[in-house]
Amino acid sequence: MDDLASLRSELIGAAEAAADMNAIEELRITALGKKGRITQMMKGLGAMDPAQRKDAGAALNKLKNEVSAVLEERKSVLAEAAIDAKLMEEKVDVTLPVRPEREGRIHPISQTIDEVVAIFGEMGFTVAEGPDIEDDWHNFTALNIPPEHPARQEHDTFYLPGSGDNGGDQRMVLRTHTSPVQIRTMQKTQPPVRIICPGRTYRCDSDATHSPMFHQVEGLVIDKTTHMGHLKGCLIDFCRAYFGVDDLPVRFRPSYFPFTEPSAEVDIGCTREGGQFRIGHGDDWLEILGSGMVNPAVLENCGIDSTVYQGFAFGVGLERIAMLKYGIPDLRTFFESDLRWLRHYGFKALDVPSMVGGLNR
Ligand code: 2U9
Repeated sequence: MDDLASLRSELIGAAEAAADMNAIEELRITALGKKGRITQMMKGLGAMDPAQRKDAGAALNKLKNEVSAVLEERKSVLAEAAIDAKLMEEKVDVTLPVRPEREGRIHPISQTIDEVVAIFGEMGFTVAEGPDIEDDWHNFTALNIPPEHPARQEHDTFYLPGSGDNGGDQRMVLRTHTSPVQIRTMQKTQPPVRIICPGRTYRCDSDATHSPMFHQVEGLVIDKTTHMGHLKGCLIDFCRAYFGVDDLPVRFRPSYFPFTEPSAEVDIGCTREGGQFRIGHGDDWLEILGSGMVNPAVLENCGIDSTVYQGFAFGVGLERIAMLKYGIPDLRTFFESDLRWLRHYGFKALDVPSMVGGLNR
């Protein structure tokens, strides 16, 4: 046993002092390898009488476990020190200018999402996200769009094969709008709700003004006293902040959506005089948003008492408002991954989007 105690202090002392990974590995082989010192002593157990073997066996096992543990501990200390040393050595100065030929660009859709988030963020909205693949219930039924409703055809839905081909709430779809994110938020949390939901949406449609994948931002506000005046104030402020025109004319035109009642489309003032298109004052209007007071049936579908709560919602197509603000003529170019296009229309990574930012490139 004296032998064991001195072997223990020798091995553990050596393990704790091991200078590098090679020293640890050498020590492991010396102590625990096939011909290692502890292994050899274990082989000697067979020659002992049973009582002696029991005590010596237990002591050797304990020593083996202790030495392994100290070796492992030392290994992780050394590994961490190696990473620290490497990090110190590879320090990057992020304030150095980027070499122009290597500089990447932020895609106009990312920039537009950041700008919209900054504007609604100032108004107290938070961002909510959800899955691109949805079930029929969250994408349609919960939004008061029943199975035979024409909106289902209008949306040109991509259905996923094999997920209940004969219809039903479980059938899976690529979401046709980001509205299911609001549905999921209302199911999870009681009001007040104040969220915006930016993200990809999908409709089976492709031409100069439609892409099978496009982006939307939708918003939802629910509280006890939320009314149409809040909807109007919020969306007027948004239009003026986004287009950077303080007195931009904004009008609300009655419309119809199954998920809102009443519903309104939002137009901004513009001019097309002399073949030149300009946002701002003028004699013409341009539609940019859809909106409305949330249909009480939708609130009830999500477990919210529509006799206590009410709210408004809106939706906007991001490619459309990006094209208008930045003069991008063709929708399809957004998704062509053409680097020359991105160098022209993209944004510098360090230009942080703000409430009013975006136009100074
Ligand atoms: C819930 C309740 C109501 C979201 C809304 C619109 C009107 C709308 C279009 C704008 C351009 C889609 O990308 S687009 O084609 N959207 O007109 N969206 S109200 O209403 C909701 C959403 C969620 C729970």
